[in-house]
Amino acid sequence: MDSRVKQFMAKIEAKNPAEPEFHQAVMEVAETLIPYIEEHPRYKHAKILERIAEPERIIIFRVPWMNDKGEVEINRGFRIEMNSAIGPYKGGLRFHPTVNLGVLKFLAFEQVLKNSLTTLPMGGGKGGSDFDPKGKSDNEVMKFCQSFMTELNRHIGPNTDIPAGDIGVGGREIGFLFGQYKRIKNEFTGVLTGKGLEWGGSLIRPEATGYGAVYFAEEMLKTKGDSLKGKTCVVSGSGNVAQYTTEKINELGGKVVTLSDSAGFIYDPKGIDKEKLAYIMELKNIKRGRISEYAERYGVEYFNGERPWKIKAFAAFPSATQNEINEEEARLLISNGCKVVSEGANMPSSPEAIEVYLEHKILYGPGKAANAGGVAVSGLEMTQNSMRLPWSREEVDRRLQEIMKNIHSTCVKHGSEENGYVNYVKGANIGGFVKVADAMLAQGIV
Ligand code: NDP
Ligand code: 2IT
Repeated sequence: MDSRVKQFMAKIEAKNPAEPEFHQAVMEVAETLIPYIEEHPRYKHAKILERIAEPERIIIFRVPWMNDKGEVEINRGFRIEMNSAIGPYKGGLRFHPTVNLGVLKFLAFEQVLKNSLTTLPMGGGKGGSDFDPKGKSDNEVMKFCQSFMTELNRHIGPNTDIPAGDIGVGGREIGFLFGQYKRIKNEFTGVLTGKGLEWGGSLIRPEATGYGAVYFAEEMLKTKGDSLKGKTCVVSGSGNVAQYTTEKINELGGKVVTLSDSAGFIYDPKGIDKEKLAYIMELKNIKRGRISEYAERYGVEYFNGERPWKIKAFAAFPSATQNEINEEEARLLISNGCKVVSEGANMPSSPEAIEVYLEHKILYGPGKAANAGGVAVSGLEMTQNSMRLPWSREEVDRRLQEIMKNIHSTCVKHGSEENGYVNYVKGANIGGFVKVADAMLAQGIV
C-alpha cells in the first residue's frame, strides 16, 4: 500500500476505533483519491479528504417503546449528518440488529460521493437503529417508528436532512415515520422520501435502485458491444433492491437464477420469471416469509447458510448487504465466467474481492455508482414535492436512465486507464469527490 495512504489510514483508525466498516469504506476511497489530490494541491492544502472523513454532526438517541406483551424495549437510534456542501443531508435509514455507529458512518461516507454522482443537489447522511423488524407485529413496528421519530424530528426537515429507506425500512416504515413527523410538526412536507403515491411519493422510487443497477450494468456492457439479453445472472438478497433488479433483468431478456436472504439461497435454473417474482414480492413484502419457502413451492434447490456466488453466471448483482462477497467467492465467480458485477448493495465486495475484479479486468460497477438510482429518484421525489406536482412513470424512468448514463460517463471520464480499461472504482471516487471538494473550497473552512 502507498505510504501516504497508510499514514492517512493510521490516523483514521486511531480516531475512529472499532469501526472496521468505516475504515474499509474510507480506505477504498483514499487509495484512489490520495494520488489524485497530490496532483491537485488545492484540495491537499484545504485538507478536504480529512474533512470529508469527519461527520459534520452525529446524533445518537434512546428509542424506548412497548411491545405487544406490554414489556418495555430499548433500542438505539442514530443519524449521521456527514456532509452538506452540495445540498441538505440525504440518505436512508437502516433498521437491522447489526446497525452500529461504524456501519452507519461507512454508509454515510459512501452516500456523500454517491449523491454527488447523481448530479442532483444532495449532501450525504445515513441513520437507523439496531431495532430488528423481523418477527415484529405491524403494531410493534409502528410503536417503534413513532418513538424513533419523536426524537429524530427535531434534527431533520425538508431543507435540512431528508431520510429514506434502506435495509428493514420500506414503505410501511416510511408511512409510520411520516405520520409521526407530520403530527409533531403540523406540516405536510417532503421530509422523507419513499413515501406512498397518495401522499407525496414518486412513481418508480420503489423500483429505482434495482432498475438503476441494471441500467448501469447495461451501460458498462455497451462499452463492449454486449448486453444482458439471453444472459444468466445471479442476484443476492430478496428485498427491495433484489426484487426490482430481477424485474428489470427479466424485462431486458436476461435470466435470474438465484435469490437469497440471511438464511440461504435458492437456485432456480429455469429462471425467476414474472409470475415467480410476483410470488417473491408477496412472500417478502406482505407475508414477510423466508426465501426457503420458494424452494418448497417451485421444487428447486435451497442452499441453507450459503451465498449464491458459486452458481455459474455471466453477471452478478449483489443486492443484500456489505461484505457478502469475499476474495474466494470473487475468484469463483470469475472462474465460472462472470464478466460483470453491478452492486445494488452498499460495499458488498470485500477489498480483496475488488482487487480480484480489477486484476481480471471485468466490468465492475461499485455501489456508489451502480446503486445511485435509488437516491437519485429520491432526489426527483423531492423536486416533485417542491413543485407540488407529480411526474408520470415514463418521465421519472426517463430521468433515472439519463442519470445512470451520466454517472457511467463520469466514471469513464475519471476512471479510464492508459490500456483502455475503465476502473469504475477510481472513476466513481474521483467523479463524486470533485464536486463536493470544490463546493467545500468555495464555502471556506466550515
Ligand atoms: P431490504 O430490507 O428490502 O432487503 C434486504 C435483503 O438483504 C433481505 O433479503 C435480507 O435478508 C438480506 N440481508 C440483510 N442483511 C443481511 C445480512 N447481514 N446477511 C445476509 N443477508 C442480509 O433492503 P434493501 O433491498 O433496500 O437493501 C439491500 C442493499 O441495497 C443494502 O446494502 C442497502 O444499503 C442497499 N441499497 C438500498 C437502496 C434502497 O433504495 N433501498 C438504495 C441503495 C442501496 P433477511 O430478510 O433474511 O434479512
Ligand atoms: O443507500 C442508499 O442510497 C439508500 N438507501 C437510498 C437513500 C435515499 O435517500 O433514497
